[in-house]
Amino acid sequence: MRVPDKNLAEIWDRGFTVLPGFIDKESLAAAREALWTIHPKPEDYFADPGKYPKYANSQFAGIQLFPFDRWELNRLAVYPDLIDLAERFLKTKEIDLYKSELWAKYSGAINYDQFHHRDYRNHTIVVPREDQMNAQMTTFILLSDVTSTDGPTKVVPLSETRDIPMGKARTKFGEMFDKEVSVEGPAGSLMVYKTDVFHRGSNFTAPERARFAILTDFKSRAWRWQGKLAWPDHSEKKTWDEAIAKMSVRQRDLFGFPPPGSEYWNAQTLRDVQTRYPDLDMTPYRETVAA
Ligand SMILES: O=C(O)CCC(=O)C(=O)O
Repeated sequence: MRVPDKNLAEIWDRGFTVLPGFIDKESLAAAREALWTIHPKPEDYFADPGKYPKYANSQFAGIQLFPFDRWELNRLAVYPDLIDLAERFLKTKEIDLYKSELWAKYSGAINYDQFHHRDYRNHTIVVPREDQMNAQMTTFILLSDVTSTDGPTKVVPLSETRDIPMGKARTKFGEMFDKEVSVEGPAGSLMVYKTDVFHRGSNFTAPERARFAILTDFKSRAWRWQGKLAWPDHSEKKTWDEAIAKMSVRQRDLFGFPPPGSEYWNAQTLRDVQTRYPDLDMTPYRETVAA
């Protein structure tokens, strides 16, 4: 679903927005099916949590970085309506997808409660500008229904925190609990917030519940001091090759893949990139190189 302008305006005004029904039904069903090849279904996990000790290691133990093991999940990180939103939010097509994670949480594995924080501390080496210039856009796509008991993200609207200087990124646990909004929605919902928005992960409040989400973040290409992951460091995974081959020219560009017409392309690079990615259709790149 194309994100309506009113949701975009809400990100600027309130700091966040939630949009149910963002992912089409077919893509969502395929992603959920693929999910169970990476993480246990809730009924399997709760039948014997001891079989899956890794989820108890830390709040972040259920995170897999992009590329995920299945294309049906990877393609949600580059979902065309998400790219459209990022371009509209960042007011340019020159954008980077700078982080994507698949995150599984299971009730009782560990306490998922966090203090409120602004995410910028590991998304830039400086701080966001108060005038919102080149703000970064962080997103959650919910792959499972999230109700009040399912460890929803708790977000504090910007109107409540405007007086807190940008240099302060963390609060004491419990501070602002009375101001937070619980982000809930059915599987397929999109949640978007900015990196200057105070929010926190919360714990499950019911047994045998689980939460699954894909968290993908975008930035303008203009500022090198923003970012999180270096894609070449993740490009040796087998599913990276598959994703590169299956993505469109537009989607590849989000990761810094040289676009058609780039000075990078010549007869040698066309040949050798094809060797690296045998399934990649090089036509759009070849067409811009003089024979
Ligand atoms: O998982 C969530 O709902 C939020 C997590 C979060 O804010 C964080 O880990 O920085």
